[in-house]
Amino acid sequence: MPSEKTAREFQHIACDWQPRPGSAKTRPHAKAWGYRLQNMIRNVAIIAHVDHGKTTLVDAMLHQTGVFRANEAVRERVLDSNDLERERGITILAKHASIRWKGYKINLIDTPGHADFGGEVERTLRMADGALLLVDAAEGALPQTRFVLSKCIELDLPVVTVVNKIDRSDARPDEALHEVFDLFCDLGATDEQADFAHIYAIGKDGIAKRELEDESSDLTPLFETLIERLPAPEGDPAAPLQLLVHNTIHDEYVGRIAIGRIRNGTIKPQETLAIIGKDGVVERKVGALWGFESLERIRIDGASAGDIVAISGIEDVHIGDTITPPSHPNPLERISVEQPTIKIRFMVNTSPFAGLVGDYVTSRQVRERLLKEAQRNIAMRVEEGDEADSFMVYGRGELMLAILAETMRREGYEFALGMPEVVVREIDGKKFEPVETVVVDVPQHHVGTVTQLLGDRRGVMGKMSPLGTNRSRIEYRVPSRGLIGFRSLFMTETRGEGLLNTMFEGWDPYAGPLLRRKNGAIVSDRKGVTTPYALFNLQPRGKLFVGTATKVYEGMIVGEHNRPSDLDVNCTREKKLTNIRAAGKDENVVLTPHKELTIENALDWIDQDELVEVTPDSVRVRKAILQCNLRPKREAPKKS
Ligand SMILES: Nc1nc2c(ncn2[C@@H]2O[C@H](COP(=O)(O)OP(=O)(O)OP(=O)(O)O)[C@@H](O)[C@H]2O)c(=O)[nH]1
Ligand SMILES: [Mg+2]
Repeated sequence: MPSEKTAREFQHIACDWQPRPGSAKTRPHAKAWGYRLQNMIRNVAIIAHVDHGKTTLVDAMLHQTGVFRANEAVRERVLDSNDLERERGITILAKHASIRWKGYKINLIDTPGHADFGGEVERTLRMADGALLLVDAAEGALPQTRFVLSKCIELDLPVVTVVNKIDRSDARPDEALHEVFDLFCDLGATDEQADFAHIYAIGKDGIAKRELEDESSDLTPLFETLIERLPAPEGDPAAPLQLLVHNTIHDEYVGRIAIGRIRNGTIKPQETLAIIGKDGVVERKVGALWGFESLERIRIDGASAGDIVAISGIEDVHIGDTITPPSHPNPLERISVEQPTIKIRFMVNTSPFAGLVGDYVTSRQVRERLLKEAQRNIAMRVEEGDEADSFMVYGRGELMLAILAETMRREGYEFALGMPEVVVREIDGKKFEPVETVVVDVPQHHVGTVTQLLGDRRGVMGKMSPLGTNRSRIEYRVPSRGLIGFRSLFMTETRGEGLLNTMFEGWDPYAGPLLRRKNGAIVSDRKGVTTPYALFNLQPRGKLFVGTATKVYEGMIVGEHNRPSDLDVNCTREKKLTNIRAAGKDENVVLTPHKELTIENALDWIDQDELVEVTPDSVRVRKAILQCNLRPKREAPKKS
């Protein structure tokens, strides 16, 4: 159970270490009781590059603060709660949990590390008063470490650096810490910001130490440092209410719930308040009010500055709105995030198999679902497409949009996707395209291959530094266009030994045409069911995407051709039967396993004249124009 220490008891504990001058505890107004409670709150965001162990560390913090019973069966990475997160082992949505430690209430916000979900980090950082910056002791500072840190520096949030995973055999904790320090300097942090506290940790085992040689068996040093170095929320509980909405969720029973942080003032249930949105002010009576305790939402009858609360009853509230009393409509700055760089066309499914399995197939249903997503995810934007029944969806990266497609598919939607394209901006009549920083860690013997692959994609090599004895870390600047579909190629070429990290860097003048895909497609020329006999004969022509007994239609792509041109084939052909039987001949057909398509690799693969068809039970690729005789033939590699 959480230890419910009163504020008075906390005073003893607080004496154990010295507060820094100017820290929350020494502020003059801390005398008032309300402020003292506020001083016992810490709103902390946990940020890092992907897989540096944020969610695992939150697990350990939850365990050590008694959130779970001793004998409670708790799964790993409990905050990665949705199916896709568990399947992929990554965090997609930022989530928060509250813990109590020695009378302090620490609101932890676990953020995703993947660059595509950077919008989540930007959105939630505004809820925090400080951040724990994790860095993997072996991998050191990587592109997303830089991105998240730059956002902290912009918001002037104090940071505690946690050098995590020091148990790794290839750990180099001191260098990792230096890299973080260099990042602070690089990003133009003030001296005060760069004077950050550091902790070494093994998140997996729940151990933290102030110095490497210290003995420790739990996270106490981390909690102490966090309380000591990260400030309590500022804000005046006596001032008029100002609450910034950071998230909205839907609850089956009470409808829309807004989650936000109170900057100033206090809030009670059933109050009539003003919602200051993008397009004006509306007055609404709020319903229930909840606070957060461990992983649960609990009803409360009042909350004040510094708290994170949830409110029901306001159906038209959006992320970024400010909630105030009608008498003091004083809005806070809206949450803004960086612009999307990739767009994908979502269309109604028009294939001959449309509507056979999906529950939601019409353009109205797809539109509503997309708009709902755009409200929740502020890094995404939806526009009506040029053609009927199509919508242009803008996002931070392919993964973000592929995850959206995967989520929709599981909800029973059916739709088609066009080729991912980068967003090209026009500035002073000149075209600009997004470019990314690519950091690769590869064994020495693959450096040549990688350099050539990225050279083909108009990548420019930057810094190259050795990592240990036979690995190198190389930085490139590559147009985002060239990186679509690059990851799987990179993994194949480096035999899975390479590490690839990319991050949006900025906008560069358009680099000119790039090769999209070298190979053509093998396309079915009729409707039917694939047979082993036909597929066996097709195998030598390329890589197949379908297995035997799969339903196909005219214009559906069944594989990648070995050559640049497209190939129309009959993949439903049966072996002609004769009267003469040769025993065992048919059983000899042994097919090589085909490549099963996922939404992500289908998006990576398709070209301009092709679509991905997504239904709840399958992912198919097809030509946009299905009839063989109407479709222009692809003879040479396309350039985009
Ligand atoms: N060796 C070692 N591995 C760890 C440690 N902490 C976490 N890991 C492993 O690192 C991997 C990633 O952990 P996560 O907690 O999912 O990382 P994350 O930062 O939340 O990842 P994203 O949310 O996807 O950005 C998991 O396989 C963990 O088991 C540690 O202290 N030592
Ligand atoms: Mg995580």
